[in-house]
Amino acid sequence: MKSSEILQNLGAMLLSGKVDVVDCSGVLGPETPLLKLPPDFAKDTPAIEIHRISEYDSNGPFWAWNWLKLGEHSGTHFDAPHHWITGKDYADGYTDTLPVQRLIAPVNVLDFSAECAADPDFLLTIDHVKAWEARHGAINAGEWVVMRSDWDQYADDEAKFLNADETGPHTPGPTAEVIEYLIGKGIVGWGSQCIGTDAGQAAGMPLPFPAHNLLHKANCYGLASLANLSQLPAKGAILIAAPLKIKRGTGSPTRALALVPKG
Ligand code: 23J
Ligand code: MN
Repeated sequence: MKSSEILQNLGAMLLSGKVDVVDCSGVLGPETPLLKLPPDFAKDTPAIEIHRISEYDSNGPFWAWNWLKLGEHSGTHFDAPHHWITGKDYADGYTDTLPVQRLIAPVNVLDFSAECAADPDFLLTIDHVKAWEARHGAINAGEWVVMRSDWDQYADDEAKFLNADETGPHTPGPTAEVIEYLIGKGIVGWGSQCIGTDAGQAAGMPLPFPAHNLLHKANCYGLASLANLSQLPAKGAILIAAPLKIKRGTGSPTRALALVPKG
């Protein structure tokens, strides 16, 4: 089939609702959970502020608009390669230079929500991924891979979302081996429903922050705080996740959208 026909059909499917658009972003606002780094790292991302400029009033009689104060890595967001020291030298590793062709791709949704519910420190291993592939099909080059933990159910409560105690945050994530395995397949990026792409305990891993370290070293992308992955099939959806075109940006909040076949 010609690509023009396929796109025409997609347009019709979207209009008729035979393809659903699932919102994979959470709400961005002052209550959105934010990363708290271990105290030996100097600086955290600032609190999100939304300031009204006007709302049909003396500051602007016919219009409403806001201005924002927020870190790039706030809420449902995109990690660009320049975010990590291992990806610092990629000329196309910034939000304004990365190739947008890569950002729209099939998505593999690895549902380990039951394991994450049973153990908040759940770590995804290569054996888990291989078992998932045996059941659902191979993960291919250019595709997104996201782990479904259903952690978005805690997104309205920062304490629950971060799940931290004296020993730090306890949230699920990948092992270094899994990220290496997926990069070997040529994936475009890895996504999590938790505060970052790495597990809560990742600062203390043999390779600290393996998802950040390895993904960005390979010029791959990260997605964090994804929502509504329970509405996606294991395979068959297309994920659209683009950062704002911030000049020399290292990431940005994103409205992640999934195209999902219905029926
Ligand atoms: C900076 C340092 C450590 C981490 C992060 C940022 C993120 O999770 C992020 O938002 O990229 S773990
Ligand atoms: Mn980030």
